[in-house]
Amino acid sequence: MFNRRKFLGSSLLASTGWFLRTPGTTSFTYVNKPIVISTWDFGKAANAAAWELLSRQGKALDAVEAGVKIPEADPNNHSVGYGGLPDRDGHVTLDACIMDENSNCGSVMSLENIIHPISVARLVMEKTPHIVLAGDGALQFALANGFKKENLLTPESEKMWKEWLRQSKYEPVINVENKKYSAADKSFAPGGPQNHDTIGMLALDAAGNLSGACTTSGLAFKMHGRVGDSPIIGAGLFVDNEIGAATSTGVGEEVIRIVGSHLVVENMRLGLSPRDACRKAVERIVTRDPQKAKGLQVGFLAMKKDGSYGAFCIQKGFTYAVRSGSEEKIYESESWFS
Ligand code: SD4
Repeated sequence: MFNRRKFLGSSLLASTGWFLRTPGTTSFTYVNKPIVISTWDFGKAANAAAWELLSRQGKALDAVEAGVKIPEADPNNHSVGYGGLPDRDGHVTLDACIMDENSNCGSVMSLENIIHPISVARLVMEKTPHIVLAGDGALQFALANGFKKENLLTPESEKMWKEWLRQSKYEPVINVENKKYSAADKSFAPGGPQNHDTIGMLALDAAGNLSGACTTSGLAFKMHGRVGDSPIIGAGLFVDNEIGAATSTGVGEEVIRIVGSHLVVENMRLGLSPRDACRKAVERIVTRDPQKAKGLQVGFLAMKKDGSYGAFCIQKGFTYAVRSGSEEKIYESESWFS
């Protein structure tokens, strides 16, 4: 069985992190940096792009943007960017947000026809006095800033949507284990890409600064205009450079209700480890409605200012990817239900 404590022990020894003196004391704190973590198995490829920058003293903000652009451009990923499953009316509508070490943040909601919503979110942060642009306004802003309008509905996603339309059952399916959409039995069966799995990415750079990014096409076949947790600062993503950062995946409505990522960071502020901070947030969801929680998936992923990290989810099956100077690995998150 995987022994996380043992693994962490050995990874710290081999790591390239730094020891920093705690101000006003003679003690030193180990800081595991730079490091990047992200949700799901496909986080591995995204981390690799982020690592390109982080390993060369790049900024965490640039790293998370570059990282999440990988699944955004991947037509085989049906829950992020290009190739994302559409809403029930056939529109691919994208949600994304980004946050840096100075609490600067930007977000786009329900953005259509732009392959990299994360870069639009960053521009909202950097070029406007606002934090969120939605729908057509977000599209106009993107086009005015040189983004190209593209059709994001791939033939494969369109086929899945048309199959779904036959029954039009509005029943968001949770990502319990790997689900593959089967046209034959019109459902998500084990063994393939999940029907919804956002990428949330958190990075700590060599300068010791944290940033995060989160991007998704949201729940498959959602109502047109539905926005999940992913582009909502505090829900799908939160960064506090003094404490740590968190991100989430799963049924966004449940994350919004508890302002999940903010809650995880506040739990770390109170002294909990990243894993325990995530668990506490999951506990909040589960205890609110234990019966409902049996049919829900939500996963949280967190990193502290010292580069330690952890995750927790409701149902088995949530994985996350880690890249640092000492490891490149995918972990399975612990879950509330086994
Ligand atoms: C949403 N949280 O739109 C996103 C979807 C997701 O794993 O993360 N799925 O609610």
